[in-house]
Amino acid sequence: MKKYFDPQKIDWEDILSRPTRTFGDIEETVNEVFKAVRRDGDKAVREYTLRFDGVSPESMAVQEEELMEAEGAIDGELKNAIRRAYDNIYKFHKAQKTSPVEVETSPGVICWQQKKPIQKVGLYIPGGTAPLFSTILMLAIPAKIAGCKEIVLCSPPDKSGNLHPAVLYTAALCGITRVFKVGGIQAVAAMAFGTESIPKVFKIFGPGNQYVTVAKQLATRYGVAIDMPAGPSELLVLADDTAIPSFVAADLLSQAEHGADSQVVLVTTSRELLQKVEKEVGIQLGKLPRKDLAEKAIDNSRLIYVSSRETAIDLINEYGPEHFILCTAEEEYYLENTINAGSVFIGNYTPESAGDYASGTNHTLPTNGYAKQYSGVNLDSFTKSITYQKISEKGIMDLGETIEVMAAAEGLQGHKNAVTIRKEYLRQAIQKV
Ligand code: HSO
Ligand code: ZN
Repeated sequence: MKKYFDPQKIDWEDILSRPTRTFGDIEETVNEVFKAVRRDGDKAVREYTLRFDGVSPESMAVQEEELMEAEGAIDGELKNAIRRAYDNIYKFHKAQKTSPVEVETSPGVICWQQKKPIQKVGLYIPGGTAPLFSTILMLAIPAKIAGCKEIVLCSPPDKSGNLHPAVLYTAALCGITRVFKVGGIQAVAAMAFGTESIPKVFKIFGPGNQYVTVAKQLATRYGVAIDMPAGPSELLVLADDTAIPSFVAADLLSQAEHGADSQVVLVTTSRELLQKVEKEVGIQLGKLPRKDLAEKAIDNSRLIYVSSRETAIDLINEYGPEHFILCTAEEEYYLENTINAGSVFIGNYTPESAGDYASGTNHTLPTNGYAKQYSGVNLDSFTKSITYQKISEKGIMDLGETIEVMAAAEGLQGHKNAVTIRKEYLRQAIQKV
């Protein structure tokens, strides 16, 4: 891990840069797959599944019996854990429901706003080195609460053409019935265009490798919305002398093990803590089964000492971490002044893993500094707002002139007329009485 002691502000950008990746050749492949899937549908999806994943599942759609049978393949302890996580995630996302806003802005002019579900959504669940079935909970639960009608799930098959039983079990638990053994670019393309068997959706959610990330971005050019531009996991820990070095090291390693391009950062106002955490990371790293991946991420990671809390907060807001752990006696100060972060974990007993799995918050969060302008996935990600208005006779007589004056000033006579004609009509109606 690289160490820095009170680095100069002009060096921050360099110190805080994420491990860079090149998209050049990826985009070409993504374009090719998109074109083929758009033209040939299922046939192209099958061909790319064979080429990229090395399998050709008998049926891309998971059958109902397969979903039901998965339960038997999972031990009781894991099932209970998934159910407990489900309950907490459900509770937290259900509580995010808001009531419609209604205001009488002028006499007789009533405006209101109401959220409606996005009707068709696609969830992408990565396979790869670890099947992240926890991500199904994070996406399917809010989609169901929001009332999305069609929820499609795509995940890459393993070498024998199957999905992991935990993926199937979790999907069934969440009430997702349209599950497909399709991953990578071809899955995103299929959900963007629709094929004979995979429905087209309006918004695609979920993390994925570089190919999936570029594919999601390309899908937006065809009018499909995405949750956010996702990248490798990252964590920033702010700690002082009240933090426990072994806990901090364990948290840093928990995100480092996601992949070689993950990034973890410690910012501390204690030189002593920095040294202790560095030592602990060394001890704990050696014991991790995924130590090869974690080690690469740790190489990319930083330990930064700063002498004041003001500098620390500037640095944190500049970085905009996906996950932010706060272990300090000055909790209030940091909470009040943190503006850019995806999700915040407070105190010595709040590991990031809690939010990754079971406390209730969502783990689909903005990476790569996008916390400056994006929120993590939440109930609103699956809805859109419609505004409504109803104006009474009195209301149009009262507000009419304002509209007429503005329309005339913009040179839009037709707009003005739409008001004038009503006012005239009402005036005549009154005269008749
Ligand atoms: N930390 C990951 C989510 C995850 N962790 C899933 C374990 N499983 C990105 O927020
Ligand atoms: Zn994680």
